[in-house]
Amino acid sequence: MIDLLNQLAICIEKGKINSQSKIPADMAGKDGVEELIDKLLRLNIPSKTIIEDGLLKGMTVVGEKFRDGKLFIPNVLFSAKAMNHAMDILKKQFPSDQLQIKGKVILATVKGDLHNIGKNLVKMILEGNGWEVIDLGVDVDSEKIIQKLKETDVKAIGLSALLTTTMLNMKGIIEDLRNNGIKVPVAIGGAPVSKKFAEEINADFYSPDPSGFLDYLNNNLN
Ligand code: B12
Repeated sequence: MIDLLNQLAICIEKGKINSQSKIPADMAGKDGVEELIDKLLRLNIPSKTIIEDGLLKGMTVVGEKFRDGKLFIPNVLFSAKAMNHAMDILKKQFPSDQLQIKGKVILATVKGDLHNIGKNLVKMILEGNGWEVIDLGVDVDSEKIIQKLKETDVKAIGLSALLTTTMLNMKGIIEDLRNNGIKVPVAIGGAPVSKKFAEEINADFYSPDPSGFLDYLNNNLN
């Protein structure tokens, strides 16, 4: 099992989707994300283990190599594609349509920021645990959020940012919401943000991972 998880991490790093994928050339014909996840699920390995010990492990290596100039944007895009594909497969393990909906949550990556893998992971975990997610996508400003809040009843908003520049836009979004009299709680997340930063910008909650946010929703807003 550990070997399969390690192979999965390598497939994320290399952006290898399935055995037919031509990328990377040196892995032609070998198992990709699709085959490895299928094998892991047949062994009854929980999705959480597949995500944490396979997918995220691979993405961590991508992050380190990108930081050190050993991987470049095109490589990272292949990894991101493989990661999002893997999450699409695992999503089917969470039969959200059979659960009673606990409430709606808006998720968005803030203005100027195009990173969506973390947000998509949060979405998958929330949906799999009975929350309906309104995914506003990436590069989202306060206007778009306020418009959505006018149309539908939402229990919480989750904002994601991956850049030290764009995390500052979270502050503006929270200010705009409060200035418009909107009291819906705002949670923030993403690699560069912290509990301290959340306090500084008057966010209601910070979690380094989706499960912390899920606990917050289940315990406070259910
Ligand atoms: C993949 C990636 C990209 C891909 C994104 C593809 C996509 N579809 O998302 C591409 C190639 C497009 C990209 C582009 C850029 N990137 Co980039 N990227 C990354 C990389 C390698 C991985 C990010 C990732 O997906 N991690 C995996 C996910 C699962 O982790 P996560 O997002 O942190 O999410 C977890 C938690 O934080 C939490 N979470 C996330 N959101 C939320 C929200 C809530 C509410 C909650 C509760 C929790 C939560 O849950 C998740 C699971 O635990 C990081 C490196 C890194 N170490 O993070 C660099 C990184 C973020 N990128 C970086 C940079 C510089 C850029 C570019 C500016 C590069 C350039 N020169 O153009 C552009 C910016 C584009 C833009 N405007 O956004 C820097 C940022 C540096 C900084 N200090 O700001 C990093 C850190 C790389 C580095 N070390 O230099 N990037």
